[in-house]
Amino acid sequence: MINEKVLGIILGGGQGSRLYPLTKDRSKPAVPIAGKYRLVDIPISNCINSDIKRMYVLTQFNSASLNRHIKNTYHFSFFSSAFVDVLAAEQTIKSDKWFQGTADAVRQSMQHFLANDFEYALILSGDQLYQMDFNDMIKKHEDSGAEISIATYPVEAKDATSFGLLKTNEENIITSFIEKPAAELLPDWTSDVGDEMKAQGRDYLASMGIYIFNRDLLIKLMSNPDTNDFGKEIIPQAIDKHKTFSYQYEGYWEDIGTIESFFEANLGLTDDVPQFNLYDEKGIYTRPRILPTSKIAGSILNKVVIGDGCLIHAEKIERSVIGIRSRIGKNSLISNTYMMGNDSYETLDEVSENNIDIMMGIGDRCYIHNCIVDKNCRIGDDVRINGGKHIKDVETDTYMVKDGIVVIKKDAIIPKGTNI
Ligand code: ADQ
Ligand code: ADP
Repeated sequence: MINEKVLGIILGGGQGSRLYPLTKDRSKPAVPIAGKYRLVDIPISNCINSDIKRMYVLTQFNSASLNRHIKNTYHFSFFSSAFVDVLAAEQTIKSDKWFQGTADAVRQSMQHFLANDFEYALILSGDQLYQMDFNDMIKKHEDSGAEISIATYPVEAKDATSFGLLKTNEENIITSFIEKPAAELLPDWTSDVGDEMKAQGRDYLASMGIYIFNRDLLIKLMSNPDTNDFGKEIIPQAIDKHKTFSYQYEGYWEDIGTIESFFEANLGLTDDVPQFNLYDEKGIYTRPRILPTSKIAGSILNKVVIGDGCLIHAEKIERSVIGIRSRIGKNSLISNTYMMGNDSYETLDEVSENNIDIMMGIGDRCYIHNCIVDKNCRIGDDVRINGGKHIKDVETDTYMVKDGIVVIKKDAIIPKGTNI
């Protein structure tokens, strides 16, 4: 079934500077998560699971890796009107600039959207971890008679300054909105969120950056070239003139725009009962790869998520996510680590022909803690990486430390015996 009323628009990312160095050679939607997926698989899967099967992914960079992933993953029947298209910032006769912000990205792509029939545009962020049935939000949008709906989430004071905050009346119509207020303004922005949320101290109502716009209103708002951003301009200016509904959501939702939140969201998958549940009928889609099962020898594994096709000889792995085709050598100890995995296998012949003395993966007798290992890294034997708040932020050719998390860059070679 396809919901013909709704067009999905996924904001795939600006420069992705907060996720650097994971975004050094790829666009943000293409960043690998959870051992086998890409960030963009989350909003796309939420749409598909809600029968919204016509989608555009807007991205600042035309990334071969993103296009390849989408092309290889989301193909629909020849007879279906479903599609997932990537629209990268492009120079046109009207504009020679890159997307100046979220609304500008939508504005510059309007001609592509309007080629489709739809009543509602569902605008989504590309860097959030959640599973949401958008049908309920769409129904409440229709029932409320609003022209815009915003999905909202009760948050605590300590998080409130990083979001757009809003207040509603008793019909859940938004009466005021402020984008990322300064801490001293916070006392004015508490909301009546219900007893359970109040008991958890979550009495600020934050915008989740998930919007429904009626088609005609979107056309009208996008015709004003002076507004570049939904949170900073479009929404605060619209609420007085256009009925805007708050759709309050209380399930799991996590913004994963920074290295720290990205890291924690991945490691959270190893919890006994993860808040983000991949083991669900309506799962997350990704590219089907024909890989063998993982082979593990002599390892103690505790709270570990392991992708397909891995060869693991580690002594112990704890609270870690190990991505597809990972190779980990003997006597290595891995903890609090997200290893993204490898794009291909390396044969012993290739290793000797290419004169490579460090194979892809993690070598023998390594100690790796509090670390993100990007794809195709070669970590030599006896390497010790001990991430944590005790190390200062720093960047080298092969790694970067951010908030105590050591990020080994894609394709990096870390020589034997290195100590970080
Ligand atoms: P932020 O997440 O800080 O706040 P923003 O940086 O504008 O907002 O990003 C929103 C989404 O758009 C992200 O997925 C981002 O990657 C993408 N994006 C940003 N610039 C883009 C561009 N030029 N082209 C394409 N995509 C782009 C927003 C709202 C807040 C709300 C939070 C919730 O403004 O009000 O509280 O989302 O996370
Ligand atoms: P990243 O995950 O870092 O964004 P890419 O998707 O760009 O990486 O690349 C993954 C690897 O897979 C590359 O080494 C590329 O050569 C290879 N690859 C995967 N699919 C294809 C394809 N269809 N054509 C060419 N190369 C591919």
